[in-house]
Amino acid sequence: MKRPILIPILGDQLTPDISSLAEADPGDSVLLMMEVADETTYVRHHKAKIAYILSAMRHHAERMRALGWTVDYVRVDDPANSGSFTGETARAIDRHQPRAIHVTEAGEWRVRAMLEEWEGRFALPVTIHEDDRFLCFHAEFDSWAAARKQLRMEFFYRDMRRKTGLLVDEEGQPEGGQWNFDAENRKPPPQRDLLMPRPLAFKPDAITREVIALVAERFANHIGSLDHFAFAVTHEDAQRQQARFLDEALPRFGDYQDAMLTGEPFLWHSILSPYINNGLLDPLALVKEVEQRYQAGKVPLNAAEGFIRQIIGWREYVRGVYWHEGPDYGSRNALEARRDLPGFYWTGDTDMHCMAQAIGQTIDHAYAHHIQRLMITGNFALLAGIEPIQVHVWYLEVYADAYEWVEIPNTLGMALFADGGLLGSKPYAAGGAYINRMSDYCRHCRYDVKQRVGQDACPFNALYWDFLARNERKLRQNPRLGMPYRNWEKMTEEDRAAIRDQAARFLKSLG
Ligand code: FAD
Ligand code: DLZ
Ligand code: SF4
Repeated sequence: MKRPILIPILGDQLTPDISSLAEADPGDSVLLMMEVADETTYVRHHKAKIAYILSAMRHHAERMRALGWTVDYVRVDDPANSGSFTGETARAIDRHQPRAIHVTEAGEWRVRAMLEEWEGRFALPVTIHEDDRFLCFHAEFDSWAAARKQLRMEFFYRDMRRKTGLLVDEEGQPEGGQWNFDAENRKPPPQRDLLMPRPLAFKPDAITREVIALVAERFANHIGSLDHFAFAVTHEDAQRQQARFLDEALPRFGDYQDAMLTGEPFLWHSILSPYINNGLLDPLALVKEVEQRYQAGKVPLNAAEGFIRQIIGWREYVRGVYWHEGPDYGSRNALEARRDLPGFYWTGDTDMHCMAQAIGQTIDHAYAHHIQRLMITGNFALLAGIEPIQVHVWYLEVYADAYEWVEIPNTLGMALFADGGLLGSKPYAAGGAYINRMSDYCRHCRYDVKQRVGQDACPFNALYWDFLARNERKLRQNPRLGMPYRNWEKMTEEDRAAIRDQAARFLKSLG
């Protein structure tokens, strides 16, 4: 082979036709895949997340070899492994003497900065390709954002609907006469349903078993269990999970999108985010399939529209915000929250049944669905005033689908209002009544969701009012918070003092 092109494929770039390969020739290229300590430990990822990513990488290397590519694969337990993308690329340059490097852009500022300094460091031409697995390119998002004072997802989403033509008729009008059917997607949980769909559980093969053993030994002090490991690690199995979702869960996805039930971690959710985010599934192909199911009369419009909105709306929008706002976005703290993350986020050991459920399933499966992340663990952190960066690191560590571009806007922007309202027009703050309406959790809890003060009072209640009172200077003028502030002001001074005292004692008990 003449001097080849070196093509690093990062752990979330497991797409067989990733943009860095668009012009590459298998006879003239070396793909470089690197398991490196920097990536496994820059935060202490959940054990199952590491096992999932490494196993999917190893399977992808096999697939690419079978497709005729030369793959140079470096394992994390190789004694010569330098531990970083830059160090391993330097060693690969020594091995292969490439004439150039082609790479698809990274999904995090941290890694983007590394790639950008390679050309100078290695004295080789380095081409960084835009990641065309996303529908909205950086320049497109930046010009959309430049034309607006407020970056509201709803308007971005409508543009994405028009751009893709999904659920849009020939006159450019939305299917069903409305862009958004969210109001129909807030049904409380059903009675326990014997026909509740279950995600497929994939039995670990030899490659996955080897990775699980490595992770158990090497990352023993990271959070999480490996006992329930059931992720798909190949494109074929991820496709099977996608088909299972479309057939069994999608028809009621809309109805129960916000519902929560004790002992039911998955409900009607897709459980596809880990696969979409690392390239095992193609998001555009997935939403086209959803549209087709709707057109064939197999799923109702509120389900199809609701699902498509999550992918071409929220997912693309949060990515746009992450890159548009710059590397400091992750360190914002508009509400000046300073409290440490309570220890029970690592164990699930708390009397608050809703928190114990959301955290417990996170430890077992590296998964919680959106409303658990937003309205249980996120809401608690918001109300209790936990420092955003600690909350961000927790979310990045514990979920198998977590990469900064998607995790930071959801955590700092949506859950914690730490960007001061860039992403959401008001904080998603709620007391126990919301949790009681959307779940069966309160029925199994030692606290009484109806009480605000006293030994048995649900902690979310006093914390909710205390949050409003504590942040009055910053939030009182928010038009969407007028009603709760008026209700707070209508309470007697004595009641307000008792609530604040209840919250103070609870917060003190967190340490
Ligand atoms: P479903 O409910 O079946 O939704 C379908 C798909 O839509 C998801 O697979 C996902 O690709 C996309 N989606 C839905 N909501 C969002 C959203 N708000 N932002 C981006 N994509 C969305 N999602 C991640 O992929 N990675 C994260 O690190 C992540 N961190 C989050 C942190 C917080 C605090 C919150 C509130 C949300 C976070 N989300 C994150 C968004 C959402 O919770 C997950 O995408 C979803 O729970 C994944 O489960 P699912 O595949 O069953 O999703
Ligand atoms: C998350 C992760 C982990 C745990 N390990 C690796 C790894 O060893 N090698 C790799 O290429 N990627 C890994 N990843 C995913 C990367 O962190 C991700 O690709 C970058 O952050 C760029 O978004
Ligand atoms: Fe959570 Fe309060 Fe309900 Fe208990 S009573 S489950 S703490 S909301």
